[in-house]
Amino acid sequence: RTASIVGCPFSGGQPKLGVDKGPIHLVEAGLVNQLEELGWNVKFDGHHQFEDIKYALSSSSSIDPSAPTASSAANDDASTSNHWDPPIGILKNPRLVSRVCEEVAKVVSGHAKNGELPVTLGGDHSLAMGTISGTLDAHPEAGVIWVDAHADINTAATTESGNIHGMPVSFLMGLDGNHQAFASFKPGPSPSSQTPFAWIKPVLKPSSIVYIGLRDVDAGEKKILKENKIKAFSMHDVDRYGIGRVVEMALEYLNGGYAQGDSKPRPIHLSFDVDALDPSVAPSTGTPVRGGLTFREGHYICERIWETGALVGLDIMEVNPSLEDDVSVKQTVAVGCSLVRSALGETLL
Ligand code: DIR
Ligand code: MN
Ligand code: MN
Ligand code: MN
Repeated sequence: RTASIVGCPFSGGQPKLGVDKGPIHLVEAGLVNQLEELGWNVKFDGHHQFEDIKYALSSSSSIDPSAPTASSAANDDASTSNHWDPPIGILKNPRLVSRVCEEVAKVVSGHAKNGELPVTLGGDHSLAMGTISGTLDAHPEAGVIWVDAHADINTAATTESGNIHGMPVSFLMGLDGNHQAFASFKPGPSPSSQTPFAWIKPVLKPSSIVYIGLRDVDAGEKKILKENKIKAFSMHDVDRYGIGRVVEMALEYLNGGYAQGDSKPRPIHLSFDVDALDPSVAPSTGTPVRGGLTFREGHYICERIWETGALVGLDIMEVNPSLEDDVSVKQTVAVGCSLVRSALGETLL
């Protein structure tokens, strides 16, 4: 089989520089060779360059580039906005995040429809708006397993940070809290004046996702999870049942009521934020939270999903090689690679 590496050096969904270097480090650590050694035919034609998107947005912007903004002093600090992409409400870099994810959706969908397994390397987790839109375009019946310390389901109405990497699931579900935020947006013909995220089809049903690893969920997100009856296994559940039972319950949940006439399991997209792992396992990430998955628990999830034969899309997100010391960076990058290998069939025996 063929795996297609989709390298996404992108950090616009959160404020810390360096997460855009994650995919470069993962590939430089030898990921392509490692997958070839597992017997995969690997397609990788370089990391995606989102510069053309930035260029199209900035050069079509009707906003006066000489107008002073918070960003003019340090315009490569991801925490400050570009003059051509001012916040909408408190959402940061909305046009850029939207356009980049739109591109990623096309790439992932293209690979998937080609029968290839898209492996997307982030980059921040806002990219999952692209990867999951792409997977569901090719496999509309797919379910999502989202492994993360965070639920990433804030809406424009609930986000406290304005960082879009904390929001992708809400856009994929088309949750109400996002509609109002863009209602007053006046779309125009140019790329920079399109209503951000209007391209996203609300294809992800609340019953089509399961979370594993949650332990830092905002109050507004807890409400959203409850109201939409979304299945979530927090670290409390991992402690209670063990990772083995948690993954079985997650798979049974996604496959419950899923009947295709034959015994084929439901296709699965695995979106893995490395901050789901304990910071002692994956220290170099933007929003580490203590009390996370062990090295084995993280890998077990990947191994078990591989065993189902149902994996149709994989994301490894939020590796930030600019955070923590060299040893931590090496460790985190190595873990990112080994998670991919486990999800693509590496076994212990
Ligand atoms: C927080 C943190 N819930 C937010 N989210 C993070 O900004 O919406 N997601 N770190 O990965
Ligand atoms: Mn490509
Ligand atoms: Mn995340
Ligand atoms: Mn996270």
